[in-house]
Amino acid sequence: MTPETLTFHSVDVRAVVLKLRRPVVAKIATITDWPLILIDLKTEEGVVGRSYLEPYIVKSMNYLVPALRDMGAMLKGQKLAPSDIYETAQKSLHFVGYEGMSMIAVSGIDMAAWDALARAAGMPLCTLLGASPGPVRAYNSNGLWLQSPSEVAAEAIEIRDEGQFEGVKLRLGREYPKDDLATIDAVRQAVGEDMHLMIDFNQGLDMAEALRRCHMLDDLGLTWLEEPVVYDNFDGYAQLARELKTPLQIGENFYGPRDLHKALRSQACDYVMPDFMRIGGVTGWMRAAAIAGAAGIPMSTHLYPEFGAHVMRATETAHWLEWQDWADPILQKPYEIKDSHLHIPDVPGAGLDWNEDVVARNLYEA
Ligand code: SMN
Ligand code: MG
Repeated sequence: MTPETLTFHSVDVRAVVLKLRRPVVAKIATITDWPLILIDLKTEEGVVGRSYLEPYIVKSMNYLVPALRDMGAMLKGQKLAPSDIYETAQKSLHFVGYEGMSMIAVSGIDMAAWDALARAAGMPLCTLLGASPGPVRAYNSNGLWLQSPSEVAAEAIEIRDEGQFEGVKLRLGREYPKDDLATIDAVRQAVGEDMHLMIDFNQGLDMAEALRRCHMLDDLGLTWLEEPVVYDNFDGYAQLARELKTPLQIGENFYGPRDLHKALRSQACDYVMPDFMRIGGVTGWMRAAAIAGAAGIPMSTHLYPEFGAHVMRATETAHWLEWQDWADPILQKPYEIKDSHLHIPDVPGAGLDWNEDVVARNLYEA
């Protein structure tokens, strides 16, 4: 079978909720239940492409799942060309805006379409994108939320040992800045000076606090400072980027490649880390990667480590892959992490096949 013969038939969309092993305790939200939307894109030729979305808020699935089903019905009979599907799907919601839920739905369909194409071609997705399977450098982002310094330090050892990681992400934004400092100190003592420490404020500060707290951390050799203020304040980010020596990281809230372009034109950051459900899936990522590459801006992933690994192999300025294992329970074969690298399995597509027992036990009616 050749990939150009594939035709979009339908999508099966299911919602699942998993309990998080280490609940998210961030400055702006606490999350104990992790929502996942599983997409099975069926082609008339029998090839099935798979992707998942992680929309953070369980109730958001009540709106996203019907939107995905509508989009699937609209695309029936269309040639399985991801770029064309992206355009048709995006334009179908043009009048309500390209961003938010619209872009999330487009992204989910796009990833499943790319997976179907690569499965039909009998190649790993990265090979279809012109790259090759191989190791992708990753940091561990599985925990280190806003707990006490000693709890975070103990967890940092666990997190490092989940894959001999050379980088881990800490969340900051405690009430008193001295407690954030004490946490960094405790983590350094626990895992050593050579560990890369990524810092995420999860948009929790206003500009005055962000300036104060980021300057306070600026001489600690941190790998990056992520999202100190609300995500779309590019003027504020530009001021922070001008003033700070530590690289400023944003991007998980870019909706589509044009947001990345605007951020770079505003000189709002030193690094970018788009999220697949917001940047526009694989199609959106590759367009964004071209912009970051031309500007020489290092690009990291956000969530979705499986699709992330494939596209990073084809990304000019690939930097760090964010490792999170939160979707592992629903996968038949989670990707392997070793020596701080994610290893792409040599199977067609992105290699996502569902563990149907776990899915059945955790279904959510959306
Ligand atoms: C994040 C990810 C998932 C849930 C909450 C927060 C975070 C990150 O911003 O960058 O990993
Ligand atoms: Mg973040």
